[in-house]
Amino acid sequence: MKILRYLTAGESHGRGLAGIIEGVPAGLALTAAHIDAQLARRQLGHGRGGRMKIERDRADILSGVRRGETIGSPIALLVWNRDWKNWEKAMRVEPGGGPAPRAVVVPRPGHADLVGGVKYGRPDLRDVLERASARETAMRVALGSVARRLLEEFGVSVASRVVSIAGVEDPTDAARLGAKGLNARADASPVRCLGREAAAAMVAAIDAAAGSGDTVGGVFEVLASGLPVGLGSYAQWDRRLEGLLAHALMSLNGVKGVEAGLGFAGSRRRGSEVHDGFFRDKTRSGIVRRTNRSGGIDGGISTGETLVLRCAMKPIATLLAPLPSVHLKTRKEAKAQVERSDVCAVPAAAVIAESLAALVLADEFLVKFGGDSLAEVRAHHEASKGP
Ligand code: EPS
Repeated sequence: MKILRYLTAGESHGRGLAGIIEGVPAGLALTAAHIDAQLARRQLGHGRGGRMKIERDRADILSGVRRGETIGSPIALLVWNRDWKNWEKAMRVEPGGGPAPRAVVVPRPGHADLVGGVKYGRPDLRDVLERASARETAMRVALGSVARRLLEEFGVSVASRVVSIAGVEDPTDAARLGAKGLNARADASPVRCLGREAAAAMVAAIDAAAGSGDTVGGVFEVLASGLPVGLGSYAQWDRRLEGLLAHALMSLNGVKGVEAGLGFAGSRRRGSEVHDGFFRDKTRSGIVRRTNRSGGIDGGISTGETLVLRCAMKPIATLLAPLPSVHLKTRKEAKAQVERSDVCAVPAAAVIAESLAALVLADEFLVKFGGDSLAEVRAHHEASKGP
């Protein structure tokens, strides 16, 4: 992140999550309602755990916005944890208060528990899981909503849909539909999947996993439409758009793979079946592509076609029928400790990934068209279109 910078703080069962985003131009319309709409989308999806029934995530805007408009100063946000009232003793900030309840001493395979405990020297693994939890992504969605608001001003839509859960695939080709209007369709499904039959099979797969104390992962797609040509650059390794997006998406809890365009499938085809040919046409540039197998990026630069990214999310590491583990105090083999969790969070992860992609795209937008006010950014954007 070059112009937009952001940080989050907060534990899953602490008082709340905090975030700061800096570099947002002045004069952008922004209200808590813009942010809350995205926070609500993150809370949905078949297979979520009990926590989502407790929380009603809402953003408190502390700074950087006045009378519904950004003023150019850092925007500080808070999302309060309603669950905090049940954890005040366990998560007490001040010293004292007797031994901490709800200690975690048997790490969950696949979670940050063990490596985090070793790394930070924390015998109570709660100190690890509280921050490693995907609860933190509520703040990333809140911050991403600000980026999304900026992109909207320039006709850029960022959306997502679930492609598969537990190996059940939806054959719909969403990339051809583009991002505009996609979320309205995906959000209507309990698994954010476009195909009805596939959605029903995904729900059944989640229920079957839940029934045997297991969890499931899946694949989701993030699309962005309305992007200009020229975000990112080949000029230096850390400016390539694919790399920037992959970094952001791989930072999302549970994501183990990211593809752009044809991705891995392209490696099995010949060049003639991979690259998007150019054709003459009456548009301003005079050149069009009839396919978008590149996923909207050539040479680390946006092509102006729909950005198509796909992420693979592993199943959540907390299993009700727990995996083998070792008790950190007794050093005896034991079943992993069971914490309340989700059976499937793929639909929510897709919403979070939209936000992470929006943050990268808004940053690159400001790198190319930057300005301190929205009016300046708009003028630079208009000028780039040429006479
Ligand atoms: C999450 C909140 C958590 C989990 C989930 C995501 O709530 P709790 O731990 O209180 O049940 O539902 O966290 C994890 C999957 C994890 O591995 O920690 C949320 O707000 O998204």
